[in-house]
Amino acid sequence: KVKLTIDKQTIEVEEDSTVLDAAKEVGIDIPTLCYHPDLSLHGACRVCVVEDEESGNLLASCATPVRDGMEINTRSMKARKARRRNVELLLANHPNDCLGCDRNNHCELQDITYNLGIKSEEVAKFAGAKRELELDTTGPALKRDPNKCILCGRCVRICEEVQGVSALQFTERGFDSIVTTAFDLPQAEINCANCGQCATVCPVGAITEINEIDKVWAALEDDDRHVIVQTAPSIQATLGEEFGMETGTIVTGKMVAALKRMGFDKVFSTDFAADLTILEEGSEFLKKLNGEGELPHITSCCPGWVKFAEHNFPDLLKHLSSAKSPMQMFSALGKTYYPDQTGVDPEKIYTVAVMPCTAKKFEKDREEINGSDFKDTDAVLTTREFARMIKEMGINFNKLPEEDFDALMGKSTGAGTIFGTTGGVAEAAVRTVKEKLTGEPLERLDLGFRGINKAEVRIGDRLIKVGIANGLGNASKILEQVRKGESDLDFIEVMACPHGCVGGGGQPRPATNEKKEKRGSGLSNIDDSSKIRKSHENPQIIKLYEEFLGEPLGGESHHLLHTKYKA
Ligand code: HC1
Ligand code: SF4
Repeated sequence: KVKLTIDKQTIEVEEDSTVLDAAKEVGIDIPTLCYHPDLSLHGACRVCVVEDEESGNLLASCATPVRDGMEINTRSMKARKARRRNVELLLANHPNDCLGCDRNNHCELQDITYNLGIKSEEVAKFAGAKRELELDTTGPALKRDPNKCILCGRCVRICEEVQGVSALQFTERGFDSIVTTAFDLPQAEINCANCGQCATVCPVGAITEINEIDKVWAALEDDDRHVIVQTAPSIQATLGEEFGMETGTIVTGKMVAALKRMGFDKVFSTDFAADLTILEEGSEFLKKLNGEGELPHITSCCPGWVKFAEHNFPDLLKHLSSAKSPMQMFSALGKTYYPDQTGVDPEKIYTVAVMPCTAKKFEKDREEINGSDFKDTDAVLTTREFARMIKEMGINFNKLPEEDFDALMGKSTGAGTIFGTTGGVAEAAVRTVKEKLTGEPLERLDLGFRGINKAEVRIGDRLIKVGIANGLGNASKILEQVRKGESDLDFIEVMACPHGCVGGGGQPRPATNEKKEKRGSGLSNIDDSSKIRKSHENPQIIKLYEEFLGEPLGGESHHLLHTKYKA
């Protein structure tokens, strides 16, 4: 342990702590910008400077290790002035369009500017040449505004360190320094997985999702349209954060009530389609266990992961489930089964998906994804876009009553709900497969919150080995083993984002690992308290097969619910 004094408070902390960590322990919040608890140190913005009382030097607290006997002053005029000066310099080269920015009110630079007491006239003193760089809006899911970039490098680091993609980089120096794509190619042409992790760590409005809000307003306004919406499993555990609720608060009923007030004709649940995915994918896995097809079986419901696999593991695509993601299964049924059962003209149906994910915007536009005679998914909104629409409508979210999803495609089991957190898809699949094969229920798999994890399940006389990876860097580690023939796994669940969909690129910001665990626990709690916890017992799924699809992997299912990948 190391003993030091911060703002006259003496504390003992672990030897490997930084001054920033130590300050946090005694309740002192030093402002930071380039620092992120889940990423490597960058130490460039110098917004976190503090004064060393002994030498009078200013130290970047995020990059300074604690030392015995150190005396730190985080509040001295010298430290505060230096922080202000460093932020003023950033503002001097930053566009002044806060009011129209996607991040207005949710911007770390805005918060710091306010908290440091910076005045407009002080910023004006530094006004000089501002960058006038082109926006990149070519991507299917994300857009970049390099003029807003403050060069904190968080996006570059998460893409390289956590995702192992390295699609972003710094180029040039000094005033000309910018973050750009590899080889400065347009977003649409790079190896980007569209996972949106860069957007979740960006402190400003430099990387954001391609906004589809206006499209959805237009559909809702159009009397000729019959607009149905599905909400992904994780939204019910994360949306509340946008309205000031405790992380992990479950808001299913209020979420449904909000969608009904916004004018959607029917409000359905992606969790229902997650149960359907389990029946299709579970049947596929069963076939592979019986020697028809190659093990390990690898999940394919995450579109960021699918794109990454297409770029980096084309040789292993044959292991991926051909089952579409729950979102796409839902939409295909939304334009076939739903009109079949209700008599609504399928041509008038407009399908909206509320997703925690930016890659879902890309997935919906894949050419080979449609199963109906129309475009299956018309619009994808992230959790953040959805929250903005609720605010725009003047709906007081916190005061809404709890309402229920509509019938036909609104019911789900605990298994469908845990899709939204890492390990959930694997657990849901094994629950159904084990029971179908042996008639015995599964005890917990407990694959937990780790980035890579494994578990074994006895199914009859066979020991099934299940693995999970979340974060594309972790996925690469597991897939490399499969490629080299060194993996003994039978079933692998991959999610592109750390912690799975609860950590998705479209979720409320900022999101630390700690927050993502709380969101995941929220979903597990729903599962624990669900009356029906196995996908094959979902009564609406049973009805769907009886009245429309026939059987899992049958002709109709194959046509509507399965897809192909591009090597
Ligand atoms: Fe997900 Fe999925 S769980 S991919 O993480 O399989 O996005 O939440 O909707 O499609 O169900 C996301 C979440 C989501 C799909 C399901
Ligand atoms: Fe990298 Fe994901 Fe951002 Fe693409 S979306 S640049 S893969 S972090």
